[in-house]
Amino acid sequence: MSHAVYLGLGANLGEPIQQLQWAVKQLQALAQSQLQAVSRLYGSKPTFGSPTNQPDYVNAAVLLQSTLSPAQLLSELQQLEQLAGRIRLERWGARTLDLDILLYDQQVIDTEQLIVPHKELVNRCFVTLPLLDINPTLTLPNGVKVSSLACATLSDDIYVLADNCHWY
Ligand code: A4P
Ligand code: MG
Repeated sequence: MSHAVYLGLGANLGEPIQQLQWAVKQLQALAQSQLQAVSRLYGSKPTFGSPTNQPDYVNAAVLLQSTLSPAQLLSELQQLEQLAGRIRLERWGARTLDLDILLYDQQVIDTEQLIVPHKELVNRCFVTLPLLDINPTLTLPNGVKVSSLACATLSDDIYVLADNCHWY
């Protein structure tokens, strides 16, 4: 059975745009999965206790249709993060690539390895805005519309870097 899966992408060191472009290409080739949609590309101020002297983040979201289980998907994403880490260390120095599972159908998952919906989804504009690009009527498993969340609009802390969905 195929599942609708929303993923969050983030990077903030080195060449974050290229890093996210690389990640989307890898997701296009992911086993048992089809890439259905990609959000606009956003720049965002570091949040949630990050040191303030960090560079801005680049963030996006994608929608996959996948027959991978949540655990299989997490494992694939962690492999991509590790591979990106190795490439980065060799070529451009230490950087980050974060790939998070935001939503997996309307399932609620709470295990040691995986919490879905992602625990910070509702608090993060750099997650909600890309999600709304892909699906303006997206609803969370608890019935809340993503468009009704407080951080569903642009602000000083988040800005559009690429205004169409073909930056990748
Ligand atoms: N894990 C649990 N649930 C999930 C999920 N839904 N998706 C576990 C993915 N992983 C999930 O993640 C740590 C562990 O979370 C994993 O082993 C997995 O089993 P990680 O990617 O290894 O570590 P991390 O990303 O550094 O931790 P975390 O808590 O995901 O960091 P955050 O909270 O995502 O912080 N500001 C802006 N503007 N933009 C950003 O993208 N990102 C962060 C990273 C901070 N500030 C940011 C941004
Ligand atoms: Mg993460």
